[in-house]
Amino acid sequence: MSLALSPLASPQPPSRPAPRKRASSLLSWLTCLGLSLAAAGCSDDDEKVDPLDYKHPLAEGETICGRSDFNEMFPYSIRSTTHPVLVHYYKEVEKETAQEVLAYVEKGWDYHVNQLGMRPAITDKGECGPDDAFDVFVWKGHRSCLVDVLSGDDSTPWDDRRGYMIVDPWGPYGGPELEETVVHEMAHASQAADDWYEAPHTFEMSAVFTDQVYANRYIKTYFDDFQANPDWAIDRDDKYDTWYMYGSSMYLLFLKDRFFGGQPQFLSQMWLLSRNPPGAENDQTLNEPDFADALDTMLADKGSSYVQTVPEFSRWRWYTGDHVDDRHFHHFKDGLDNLKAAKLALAAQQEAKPSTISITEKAPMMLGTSYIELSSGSSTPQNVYVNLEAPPNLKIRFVVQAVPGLTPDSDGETLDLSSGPQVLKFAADQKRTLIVTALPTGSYDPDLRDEARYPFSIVISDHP
Ligand SMILES: [Ca+2]
Ligand SMILES: [Ca+2]
Ligand SMILES: [Ca+2]
Ligand SMILES: [Ca+2]
Repeated sequence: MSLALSPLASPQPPSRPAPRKRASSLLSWLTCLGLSLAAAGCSDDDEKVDPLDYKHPLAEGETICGRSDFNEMFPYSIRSTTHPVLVHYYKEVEKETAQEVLAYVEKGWDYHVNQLGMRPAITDKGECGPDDAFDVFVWKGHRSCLVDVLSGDDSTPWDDRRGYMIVDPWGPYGGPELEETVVHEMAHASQAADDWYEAPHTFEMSAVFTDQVYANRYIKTYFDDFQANPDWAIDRDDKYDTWYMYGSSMYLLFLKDRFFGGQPQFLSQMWLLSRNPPGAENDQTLNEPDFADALDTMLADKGSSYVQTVPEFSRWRWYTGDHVDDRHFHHFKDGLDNLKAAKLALAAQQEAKPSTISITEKAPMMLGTSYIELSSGSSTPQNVYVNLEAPPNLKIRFVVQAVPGLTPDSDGETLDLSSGPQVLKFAADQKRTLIVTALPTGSYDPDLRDEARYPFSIVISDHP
């Protein structure tokens, strides 16, 4: 698998700040300038040139494991005394940085394996580097940080993969973000031990969930893209166009707090139950069981299933932004402002007067949701009735809910529109939001999903 195609590479950041210029290279330039004013000449091989002002000779995306010039590309290494980990680096002066990376790899390993209960990276039998150890490359100029994989372990029936990590401590994901980046990549190293070809969004959804638990903090960037696209399936693969898959970690935060007592370890079970025999690499439909099957199993004794959780999650997702309260997410210590900034995009926002609101372009995908905010105004009838109309389609059904709850013990209600229009009451602020979610009528397989949208209209009237 080529690095460039690796699904687990951090994408180019659409909204993160540009990489910081290293102070030391700026200093060396100033030193050079100073010399040139005082004396003649200042060349690249000036002995005062910063030894770290270089890029690794291998371009980003080049193969590293198994190359004949491996030892020239990474002549130095340090070995963990506590874990089967070997960190490779290019220049002697990078030793301190390599030690820092090693410390974060060990922390990440302990966090994912010992605290969350995930499987450790499987041994690579020397397929990368000199021996069994998990290899980590400190690669200046690689920019993206990633885990990629080699072969699988034939002695286990599931499709596990041997992984290795590339990290650029000087790149856009390094510096103050280095620890979080390395711990994030260690999530992928553990995922590879169970299922490297699970549904595409699961990798970042799951890794960013663990990042937030690790940091005890909501992360803003990811939620913004997730909340901007509620019409997309919650498990949509947007091919890394946005941070949506990362932001879908909000769904796992919901599961943690709603079903698993606020404890994150259920994630380990989800991955364990997602294991399947080889084949999904070339045919995604062979991903059986998948994460949805795993969650179905885990939620069965709680009277729920993956699909059944979606309407309630759609409600929780509304209790973000301006609607954050203390009755939904168990808040992390930090970053609550980021949850408050995660404002949900509305499909429509208007006064509740007799009319038809058609949702077409941004109609929900399967497991997607439209939010329609209605307000009571001068043209609003005494009694407001709502109904839903949609082209007949045996594949789907719509669930219509209204938020916020109107009593202290309610966070909203489902409107049963099967027998016709229902009354819609308004909250104290004279507003109410309808939540319309598209669900499958039959079984659901995330590996068969498409991009189809399901248009509908909300009909508002003054009589039943
Ligand atoms: Ca190795
Ligand atoms: Ca295997
Ligand atoms: Ca499947
Ligand atoms: Ca699977």
